[in-house]
Amino acid sequence: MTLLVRQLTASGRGAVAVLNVSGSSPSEVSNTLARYFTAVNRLPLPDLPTHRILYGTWETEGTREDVIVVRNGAAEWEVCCHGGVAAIDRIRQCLTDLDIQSHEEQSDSLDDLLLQCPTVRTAEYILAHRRGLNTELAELTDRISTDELRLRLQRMLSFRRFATHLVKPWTVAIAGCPNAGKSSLLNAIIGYDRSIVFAQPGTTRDRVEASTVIDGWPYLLLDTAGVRDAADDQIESKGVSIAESTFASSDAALLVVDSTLGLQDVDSELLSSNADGRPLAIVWNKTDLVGSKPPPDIGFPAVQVSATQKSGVADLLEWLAAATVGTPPPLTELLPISDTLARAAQQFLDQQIDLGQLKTALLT
Ligand SMILES: Nc1nc2c(ncn2[C@@H]2O[C@H](COP(=O)(O)OP(=O)(O)OP(=O)(O)O)[C@@H](O)[C@H]2O)c(=O)[nH]1
Ligand SMILES: [Mg+2]
Repeated sequence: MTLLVRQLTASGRGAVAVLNVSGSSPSEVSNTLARYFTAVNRLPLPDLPTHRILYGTWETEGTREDVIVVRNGAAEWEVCCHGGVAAIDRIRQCLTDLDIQSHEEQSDSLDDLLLQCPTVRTAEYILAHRRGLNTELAELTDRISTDELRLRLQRMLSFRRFATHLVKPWTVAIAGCPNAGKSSLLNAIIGYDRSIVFAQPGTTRDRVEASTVIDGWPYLLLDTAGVRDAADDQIESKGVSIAESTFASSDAALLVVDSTLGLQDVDSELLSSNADGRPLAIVWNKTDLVGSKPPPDIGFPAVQVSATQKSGVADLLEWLAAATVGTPPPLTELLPISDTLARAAQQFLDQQIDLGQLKTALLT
């Protein structure tokens, strides 16, 4: 049998979480839940009528979690548990560890996208679409010419990057030489000590990630191992290669340079590897040690900061938001908000689907 598990509440921590569990066979779904769930009144799950709510416990080896279980349909249930990440993960794991074909449903309906929105600002765009932006164009398709429709779809697709990052954070690599102050910069941006800072080069070995919100937009900052040619040991070398690939694949990059030492050969190599014009700024760090002398012009945007004094960080974040999000579209702009919609628009432009199929995608 196939078991589908979907989280109906937003990802991350909350007061409560709701998981929707469904499958093809009513008895198999209820028997599966009954392996872990025991109702306080001992009612057996398979006999439960729909819309009946049961309070009980979800038990796994050594752990017991208070939950509420509701039967929504013959083979569809809801499990409501505490909203902490551990409780949700435990219940999910029970259902996905079973010796049956079970998976989490991937959906890009507007409701599901709304649940994935990490900030209020990004949610506003999804809500605007949910209130009818997509359907407006679907209704217009009968009244405008094909040329006009093609222009509108092309305009919509030009916002693909922006739309993707309404639910997915912009990734930002923090790279540079060992000891340049990359981890200090990460900590200064997020406001707490996420990454270890130490006066010895080679402190950060693995990639350290931290989520943050800048101006209402979601970002994932990626602190990496200092890049140097002769890394001390195998673990450090591995860290360097992770740093290089993180630097190459992120949406934007910050190259941190120690202002007391100036640009090093490895910095120049990293700069020349940024061939695709992706947003990249040189962050001249440790300005508290060199005064306010302007940095040399190397042809890339430059920001002077002192990570330990937290000066210049606001300017850096302003640059980052402008270089990634840029000027955000108005809330009235139709965006390729879901993969389904973006794919359908492109397929219509490529004449692979007809107007009827495009309309269906717009109305989804
Ligand atoms: N004076 C001064 N010292 C700084 C500044 N930023 C970092 N440092 C110091 O520089 C040293 C290295 O800082 P880290 O943040 O660990 O440097 P890193 O680039 O992450 O180093 P690796 O992880 O080894 O690659 C520490 O002693 C920091 O306190 C700064 O703005 N001013
Ligand atoms: Mg570090």
